[in-house]
Amino acid sequence: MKAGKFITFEGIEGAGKSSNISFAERVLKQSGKRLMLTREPGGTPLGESLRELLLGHQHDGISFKAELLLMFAARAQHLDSKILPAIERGEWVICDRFTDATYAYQGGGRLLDSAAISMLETLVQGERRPDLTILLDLPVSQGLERAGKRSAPDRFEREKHDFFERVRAAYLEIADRDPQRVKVVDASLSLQQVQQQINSVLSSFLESV
Ligand code: Z5A
Repeated sequence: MKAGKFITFEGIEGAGKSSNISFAERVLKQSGKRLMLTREPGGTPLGESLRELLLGHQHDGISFKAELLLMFAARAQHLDSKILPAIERGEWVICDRFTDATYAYQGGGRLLDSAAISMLETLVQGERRPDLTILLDLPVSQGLERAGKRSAPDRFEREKHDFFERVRAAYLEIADRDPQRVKVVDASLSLQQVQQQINSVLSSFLESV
């Protein structure tokens, strides 16, 4: 059986990942793909418990290194027990955030050493990387304004503007380094215009595989 593909969505706060993942799901289903949708941190019972710890305020002063290790602990379980088996069954996995988020938030935002992140990436993933990453990019103030219209802020959402500027810059740097995999979509536009761009990225990807 032909293996599936691994597609990730990334972006700062309020970039519109949730809204656009539903759109991607429709596009890929129409082209006959069997899909599995998941998210990070999370995706498994262990991952969802770690997500609660990571996003909640119970551990507000958590060390940045502990945060980094918990992200990768959740990821190890997610990859081994859910993502890789699905890909082997021929399913296309769409994941709301993956390791690029670690480079962007823990590397860019928290200023942790990217060499340490890279070491953990190799330990947990070996050579496995997403086949396609859609980076929803928009100015930080616009993203925060969109996100601000929602419920109470989680531990990351409480961060200051500068933190998200560093996160955005780190994401754009990743896209610059790996343009083949990471496609940047202008998420500052209307939802319809954003979805047109996503449709075009997915169409090219479908043609290429
Ligand atoms: N994190 C980390 O630090 N390290 C890691 O390795 C990983 C994660 C994997 C949880 O992520 C946190 O974990 C995240 C980083 C950290 N924290 N932050 N910040 P999450 O993905 O669950 O949380 P989130 O970033 O807050 O995502 P979200 O809540 O799902 O937001 P979104 O999906 O990007 O946005 P949305 O809900 O689709 O849209 C936001 C609002 O904007 C909503 O009202 C929409 O209707 C509106 N919207 C969307 N698109 C448009 C357009 N085009 N025009 C106008 N309005 C729009």
